[in-house]
Amino acid sequence: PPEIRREDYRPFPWLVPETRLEFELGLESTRVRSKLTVARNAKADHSPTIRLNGDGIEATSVMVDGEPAQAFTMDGSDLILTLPGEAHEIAIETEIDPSANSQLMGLFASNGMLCTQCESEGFRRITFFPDRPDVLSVFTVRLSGAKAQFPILMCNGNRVDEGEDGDDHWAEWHDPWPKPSYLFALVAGDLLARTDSFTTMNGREVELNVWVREGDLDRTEHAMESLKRSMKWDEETFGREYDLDLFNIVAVSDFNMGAMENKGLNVFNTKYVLADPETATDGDFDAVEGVIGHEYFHNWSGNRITCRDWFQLSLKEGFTVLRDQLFSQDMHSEPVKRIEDVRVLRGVQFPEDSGPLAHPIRPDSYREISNFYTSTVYNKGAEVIRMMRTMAGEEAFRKGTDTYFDRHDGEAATCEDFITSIEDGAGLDLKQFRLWYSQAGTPKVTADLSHDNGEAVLRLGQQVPSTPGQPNKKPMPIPLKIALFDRETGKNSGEQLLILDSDTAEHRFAGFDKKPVLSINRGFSAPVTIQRDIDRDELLFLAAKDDDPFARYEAMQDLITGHLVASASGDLGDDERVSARADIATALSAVIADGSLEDLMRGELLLMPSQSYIGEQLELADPGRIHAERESLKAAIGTSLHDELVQLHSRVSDVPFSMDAQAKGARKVKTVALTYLAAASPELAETMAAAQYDAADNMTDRQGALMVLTGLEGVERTNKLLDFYNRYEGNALVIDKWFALQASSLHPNVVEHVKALADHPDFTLRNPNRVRSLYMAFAANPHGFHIETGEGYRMIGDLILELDPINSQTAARFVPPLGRWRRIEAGRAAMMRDQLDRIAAFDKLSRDTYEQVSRSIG
Ligand code: DPP
Ligand code: ZN
Repeated sequence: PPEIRREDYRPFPWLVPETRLEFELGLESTRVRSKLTVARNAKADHSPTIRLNGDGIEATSVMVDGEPAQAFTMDGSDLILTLPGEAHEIAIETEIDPSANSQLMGLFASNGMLCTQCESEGFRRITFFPDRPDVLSVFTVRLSGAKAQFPILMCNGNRVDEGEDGDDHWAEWHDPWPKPSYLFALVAGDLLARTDSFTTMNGREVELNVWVREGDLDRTEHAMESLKRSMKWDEETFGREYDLDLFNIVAVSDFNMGAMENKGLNVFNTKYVLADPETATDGDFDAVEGVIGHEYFHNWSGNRITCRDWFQLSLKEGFTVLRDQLFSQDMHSEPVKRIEDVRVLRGVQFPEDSGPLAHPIRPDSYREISNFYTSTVYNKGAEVIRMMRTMAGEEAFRKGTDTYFDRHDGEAATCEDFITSIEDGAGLDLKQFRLWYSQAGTPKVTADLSHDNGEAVLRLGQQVPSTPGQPNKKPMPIPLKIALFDRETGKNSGEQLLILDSDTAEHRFAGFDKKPVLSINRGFSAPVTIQRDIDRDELLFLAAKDDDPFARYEAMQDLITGHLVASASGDLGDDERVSARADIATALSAVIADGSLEDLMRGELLLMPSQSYIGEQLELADPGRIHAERESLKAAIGTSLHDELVQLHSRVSDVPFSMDAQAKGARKVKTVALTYLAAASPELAETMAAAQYDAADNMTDRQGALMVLTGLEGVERTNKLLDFYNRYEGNALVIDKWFALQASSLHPNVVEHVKALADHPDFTLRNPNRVRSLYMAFAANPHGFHIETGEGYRMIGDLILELDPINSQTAARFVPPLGRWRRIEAGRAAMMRDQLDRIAAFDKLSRDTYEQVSRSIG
């Protein structure tokens, strides 16, 4: 497959002011008639031909200006027409089989309904079209089909007409806003809606619907409330108002992504719509709200202003992730949300940035764009824009985004357009800052504080590591929030923002008669790793006293990570181990006892850093060893804090269920306490977890208890797994949890369990949620995936080969875990590499998997 390069971008030679589509819908056969009006694009180089992209479709008729087209040729799957004049009308017919579409791109069938997914290049699987985001067209669509099978017919925009025709019926939809083909959507099926309304800031009455299958309606309240909150928040925070009379959300159970922001007709994975306390955890509730917000916010950052080309994906995704993060921060606890977001960044994006698939947030080339819907484009993209906000301040940043929305409304824009708008509107100079868009790799910042003659002296350094294709890097502006603490008083002298924009820098702070304690990258002001010269006493001080909640969390994490990195590298004596563990236990004990902390925050402070985060700190990680050290530390903590943990569990068990922060916090620490006890006293933990399971009146407690039990060997494991299955049989999202809990468990036989689950009658490779619930959970379980026999790697290798022909987008997502081989000890690395070689040798790989595997072998 060819490499597509950003620098090769050329505007499309034709405009498509109007598109008319007619669908005769059927699950096995859908006929599509398109009519495009096209006119020469005066802003592009003239071309006598027009390229209409296609993928796996055939034209049964091609007409130009009402006559059968004389001159058309195929170039691969694209259709090329010669157009002599200034303006023409093109009419094309295709016929497709949605039921055969297992890739879930284009038009596909799911549970008897029909729906679409067109981003990035799915529209070309429906009809021939200039399927690129810079071709904007006004769509009018007529849908027709059997009334009984498809009682509901929906498309983008507003319904303008409808009628009946015997057993069939039809509806015509018109979207007044010009849009690229990737935002096209249609849905046809037997659906029910929760309906509500929202009045916008200028008094526009908007009808809101959340469409689901019968039986799911009573789990849509949270989605609807989240939607209304999103609409209000975007008006208040970014001045953005909704622009149609109707907003529809449809939940489908077979979906590659989380959700899709199609204009006026968002299509969602059921996972991000359905929630009630009995079946969804607190985390699920938050995720529903976050994704509903995310897709809604795209109406401005994505739809009103879209991307010129797919290299600009972060223009809409990075910005929209930042917007959804700020929304969730405002709805709940700001520091806890910040910690959660940083955990995702470190858990997924940092490994990506230090591995063979590293790429800048604005990539320079790709073979398959689906592979670039990455944590780098999304999460690092959000961090980069957040840094602009930090440097500008909230008010000036808002002026920058206002400038962006005013200036580029209705356009297909670039990241450069965004940066320039922020520069002009917010009054920032972002010349050097643009490097964040072009350089991959997580910068390493060193921070060394000393004391000299009444002054604190902070020496900073930065280094951006080399990444594939980018051996040499330039220093970037890194905004670092810092504070200096007096050990005795526990006070700091005020937070400051330093911008480190050179390789090294020195800052002097007067008025210190002894060396203060450095708190740095407060609030995680920059997406970098910090190597600070700090001793354990200072970390203990910050873990107990830092007034920035993120920095306090960070001190706690550093304390534990530092110890585990040293012990997993083997350079730790017995005495050191004992004293480090004692310090960690002391710090955790203080967190348990701290009456000023909310339980939600307490839960964060008590969490162990993940195994993958610890592995990231090592040049070569030995996953077996890290796992053993981490479990052994958990056991040591569970032993030395036994009474405190039991008391903590008992205190929070008395908090009655509600969705407020206090009750959510109680549920969070409840399960965290159990995880430590499980490592130290498995029998006691088994009894406590079984009791928590039985007493549970919500999924958070029930899932937490079952999570702990799946890692233990006792009889309650079997009992409760069986109970859980019987209780929720037929509820796909909860059965996904049942698979995922077993696949991510600490149980010694996890590999055998996963193998057996793959043969379970409820398992299928055709449903992406189910595939991810078993195999993504397993690939993210270091103890199973990295089992020393190499069996875990082989299972993922087998899965990729089997899934690739069915759903290549989902299959390719399993390559990155194997691609980490360069950072893993030699024995396992060779086995991981073997799997990549075995996949690469297969001659019928999809473009998705081919690209990921070849880059990973490198
Ligand atoms: N639906 C995906 C998202 O919102 C892709 N646009 O991120
Ligand atoms: Zn998005």
